[in-house]
Amino acid sequence: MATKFDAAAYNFRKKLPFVSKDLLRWFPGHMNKGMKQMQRKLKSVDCVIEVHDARIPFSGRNAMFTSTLLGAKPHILVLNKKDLTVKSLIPKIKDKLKSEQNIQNIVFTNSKDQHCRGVKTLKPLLVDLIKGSNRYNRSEELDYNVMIIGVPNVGKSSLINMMRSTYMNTRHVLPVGAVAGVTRSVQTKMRINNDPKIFMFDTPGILEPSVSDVEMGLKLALCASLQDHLVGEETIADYLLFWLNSHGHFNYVEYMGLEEPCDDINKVLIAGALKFNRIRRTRNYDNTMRDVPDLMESARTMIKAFRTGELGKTFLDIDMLQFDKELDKREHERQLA
Ligand SMILES: Nc1nc2c(ncn2[C@@H]2O[C@H](COP(=O)(O)OP(=O)(O)OP(=O)(O)O)[C@@H](O)[C@H]2O)c(=O)[nH]1
Ligand SMILES: [Mg+2]
Repeated sequence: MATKFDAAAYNFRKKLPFVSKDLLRWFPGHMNKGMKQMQRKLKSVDCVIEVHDARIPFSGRNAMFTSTLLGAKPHILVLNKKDLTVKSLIPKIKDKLKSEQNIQNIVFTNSKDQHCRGVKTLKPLLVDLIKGSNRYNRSEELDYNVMIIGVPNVGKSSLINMMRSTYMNTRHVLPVGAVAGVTRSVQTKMRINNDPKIFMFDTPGILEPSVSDVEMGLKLALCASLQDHLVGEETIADYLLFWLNSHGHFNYVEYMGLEEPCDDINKVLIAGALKFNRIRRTRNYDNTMRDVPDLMESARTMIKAFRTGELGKTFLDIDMLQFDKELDKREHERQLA
C-alpha cells in the first residue's frame, strides 16, 4: 500500500514548478463567440446551471459568468465528478461557498451514474427555483428553459445526457469527450422532461481570457479544462507530482513502478516509461538507432491515472478549506489517499 510512506521523512520541494502564465491561457475564437451567443440567449432562459469540477470548487470558475450571465436568473452551482473527490468534505465545501460567495444552491453530481442522488435532486430544485422567481418577459410561458454553463470538460454535456436519459428514457445524444473543447457553440435546446416541459441549452466550455493565478491555471490543466498539449504533458505531470507529494498521496509510487516517493519528475517518468513500455526509437549522431524512455507518453499515462481516479480520490483545493485542527486536515487527506 502506498500509505506506508511517511511524508515527514522526505524533504519535498515547497515551491510550485515554474510555468509561464502564457501557457495557461486559452481563449480560442469559439469561446469568444460562444460567450456572445450565451449573453443573447439569456433572455429566453429561466435558470442557469453552472457546472464545475468538484475537485476544484474554489478555483477556476469563470468570473466573466458572474458579471454577465449570473445574477438576474436563478442559479444552481453543480459540482460534478464527485466520484473523483471525497464525500466527507462536501458539507464544509458548501458552507464555504455559501458564506463567502453567497451561492445558496449547490448540488454535487456524478453525471456518469444513473442512480446519482445529486442528478435526481436537480430537476425538483430547478422547478422550485423557477416557480419562485420573477420570470419577467417569460412569465406566461409554460416551458422552462435552462442554460448549462461552465469551463471546458467539467461534464456539461454529460449532465444533460444523463438528465435526458433519466426523464425522457432516450439514449445519450450530445457528444462528450475527455479533452477540452468538445462542444464548440451554443446548441439547440434539448428536452429533458415532459411535465413540466424543461429544455436545456448546452454551451461551449469557456475560460477567462487571462489567468490571474498560476496554480489555479495548473489545477484547471490537471482537470483537463485546457488541452494538454498547450501546457505540456510533462509540465502537468510535474505539477501533479508536486501536489501529490505535498499532500501525502503516494499511490503514484507503486503505479509508476517506483520503490519510494520521489520529487524528480524525470525519474518518475522514466520509471513509468519502463513499467508501461513507453519506449521510442531515436537516431544517434552516427545514424545508429537507440531506444529511449518516452517521457511524454509516460506523463500522459500518469495524468490519465489521476483523471480516472486510479491514483486515489483527490481534493485539489484542500488548502483553501479551514480546519479546526491540523489533525482534521490530515484525517481527510488520509481518507483521500
Ligand atoms: N468521473 C467522471 N467523469 C465524468 C463525469 N461527468 C463527465 N465526465 C467525463 O468528463 C469528460 C468531459 O465530459 P463532457 O460532458 O464532454 O464535458 P463538457 O463540459 O461538455 O466539455 P466541453 O464541451 O469540452 O466544454 C468526459 O470524458 C466525460 O465522460 C463525472 O461525473 N464523473
Ligand atoms: Mg460539452
